[in-house]
Amino acid sequence: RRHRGLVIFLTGLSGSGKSTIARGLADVLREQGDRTITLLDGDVVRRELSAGLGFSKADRDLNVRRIGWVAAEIARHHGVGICCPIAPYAQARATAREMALTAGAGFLLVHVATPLEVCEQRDRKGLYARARAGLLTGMTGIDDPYEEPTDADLVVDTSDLTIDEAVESVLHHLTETGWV
Ligand code: GGZ
Repeated sequence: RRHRGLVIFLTGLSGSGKSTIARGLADVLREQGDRTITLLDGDVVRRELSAGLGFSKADRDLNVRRIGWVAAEIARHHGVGICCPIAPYAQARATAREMALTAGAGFLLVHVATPLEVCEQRDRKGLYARARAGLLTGMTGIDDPYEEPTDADLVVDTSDLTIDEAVESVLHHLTETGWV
């Protein structure tokens, strides 16, 4: 497994801690130095790869499909692709898994299961407040669905773990399963 590519796919609500965990993970894996690590940062993806897409189901599915495809290509060439979209729909996540496996790579679905209440309390970008006030519609968890994964390889919750502990938990899983 050490020479095979891998997609690490973090899914969860806005404010759940996905991006921060993804960045921490990328830093640690880079230090280990034996594989190329590519982080598909959410903001960058939305600006570059998925410029022009919004938050309808069709646009989210397309966004997640593109991310899954790029991550699978990275893994096809023996790299590690780390991505962290909300990816609220089970079908789109399953497609991402399939694309990675078809590319001969591994796929790790990490559900960042921080409860909505906690994400909403953090509200780093004020989106939840705007959604509650009716100024933003289609906010995931408020008036737009998040289909809880039933096929997560690992579940972490940043309301009871620090970011470092969550990163550690993913690394521990990767070690146990022989990926690193
Ligand atoms: C959810 C939204 C929305 C709506 C803007 N619903 O916390 P953030 O700000 O930085 O991350 C969220 C990001 C979600 O984009 P993704 O590409 O991850 O979503 S998906 O996988 O569903 O395609 C949030 C911001 O965009 N944002 N409007 N209506 N999040």
